[in-house]
Amino acid sequence: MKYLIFLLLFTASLTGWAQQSLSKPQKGEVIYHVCQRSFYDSNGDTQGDLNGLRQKLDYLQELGVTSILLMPLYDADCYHNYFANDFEKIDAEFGTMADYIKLVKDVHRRGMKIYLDMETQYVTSKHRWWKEAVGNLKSPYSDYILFDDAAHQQPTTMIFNLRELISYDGTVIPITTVNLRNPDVLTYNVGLFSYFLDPNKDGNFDDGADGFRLDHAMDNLDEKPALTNLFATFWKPLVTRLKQVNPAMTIVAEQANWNDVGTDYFERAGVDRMFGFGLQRAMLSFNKQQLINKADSILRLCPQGKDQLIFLENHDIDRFASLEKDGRKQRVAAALQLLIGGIPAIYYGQEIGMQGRNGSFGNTDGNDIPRRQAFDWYKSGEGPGMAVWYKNTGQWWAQSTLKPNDGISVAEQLASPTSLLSYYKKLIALKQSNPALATGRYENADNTNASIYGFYRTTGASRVLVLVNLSDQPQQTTLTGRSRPYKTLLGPAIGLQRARLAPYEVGVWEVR
Ligand SMILES: [Ca+2]
Ligand SMILES: [Ca+2]
Ligand SMILES: [Ca+2]
Ligand SMILES: [Ca+2]
Repeated sequence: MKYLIFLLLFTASLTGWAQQSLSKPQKGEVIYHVCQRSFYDSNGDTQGDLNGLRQKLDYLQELGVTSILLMPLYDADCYHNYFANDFEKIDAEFGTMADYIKLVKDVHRRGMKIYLDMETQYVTSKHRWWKEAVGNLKSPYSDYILFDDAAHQQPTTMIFNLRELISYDGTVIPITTVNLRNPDVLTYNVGLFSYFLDPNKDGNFDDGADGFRLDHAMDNLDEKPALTNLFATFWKPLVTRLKQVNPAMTIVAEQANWNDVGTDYFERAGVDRMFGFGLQRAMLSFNKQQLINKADSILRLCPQGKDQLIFLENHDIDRFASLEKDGRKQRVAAALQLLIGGIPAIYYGQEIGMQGRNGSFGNTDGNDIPRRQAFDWYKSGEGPGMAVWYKNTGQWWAQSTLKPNDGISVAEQLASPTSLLSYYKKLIALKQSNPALATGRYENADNTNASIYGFYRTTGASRVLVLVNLSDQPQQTTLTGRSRPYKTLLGPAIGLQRARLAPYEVGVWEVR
């Protein structure tokens, strides 16, 4: 049951400019992964929404991120929206389709991108397919979902062989699995995803998402005998058809086992990006060898033309600031995530050190609310836009780590040059100002100290060295390569081959 928790877990004159900004960002991409329900509420109903997110695009641009990854938008009863009542509707609490299009166009006018999170493998009992197919063998949707019996009275189980989800508010939500082997279901998905790429179908993508995240993607979905070989029969055809709609769109798949480096997904499912789960654990381990090994397998061996999303936190993982109170270690993790390579994805609130760990509050998806709390905008924890949709609904509120006057809020950190938020801004600005840090390839930097992890980032003539002291003691080291640092970008000055770093210090230098 515990595992339920993490699963529930552009006018013609502008054409050229917009198409360029939509196809490939000039700088390194930095994604902001946001639980929009918890980000900013525009209309006072405590539910974060699309207009609220649009009102806070200035905040995101000042932070320096270039892209936004949402959680599912479609109509659902559960707060995280992973199980849809209707894939074609925007959840009313988030706003309208017009609000969505307005957000997307504003994002694109700013030269940013936006990605949608999709999980079309499951539907709820309120979905048309369920309502029309159960007990009706003549329904056109008879084979759109899977049944346990020949009379189609019993829709089959979903993930973890569960039949329902118990919502944080006590609502019981019956859920079943979609028959992804039905060619009509593939056709439906092609239409659905294509709609979100270009809603008005005019071939201009200023109104469309720049790509998708595929939640819980599997070749053999949940080991169901009816749902084998899905990379070849469902995901690859879907990705191929979507590339025909917009060749610049990208697909990131969430590997279902949270471990795989994604080779199979790249090769057989044709996806563009995977998540660097192994590197996430390594970056938080402060273990040099683990960092070398995982950076090697996840970054250096990533196939040409493919990418890895590099993250520390997401909606299914405990906040690092809850596991590690030492602000120096939070800064080391941030520097590794933003400078090591791949495409960093910052989970909203991470940049201000928001806290939150999985709860044990019984069989309910409320257990995940601590990792998806209202974004902390104000010193007092209260004010316009605070998306406290879960206020007074259970222990996730009663035991909330969202607190006033604790230094964890945008208001408290914005004005302070030494805040975590300011450090994130500095790192992103550094990354964006330097071609090697923005998009350069990764290479381990050998050095003699077991507590100092280092790497080079290189593109063309631009080459940068990053050294990180993983320990709470001062350390010095000798670089064993021939590269010589000459200009300090961050941290201490450095000798030609020798470096000294204070406890948990990060140094960044141009090298030749
Ligand atoms: Ca609202
Ligand atoms: Ca809803
Ligand atoms: Ca369009
Ligand atoms: Ca606070």
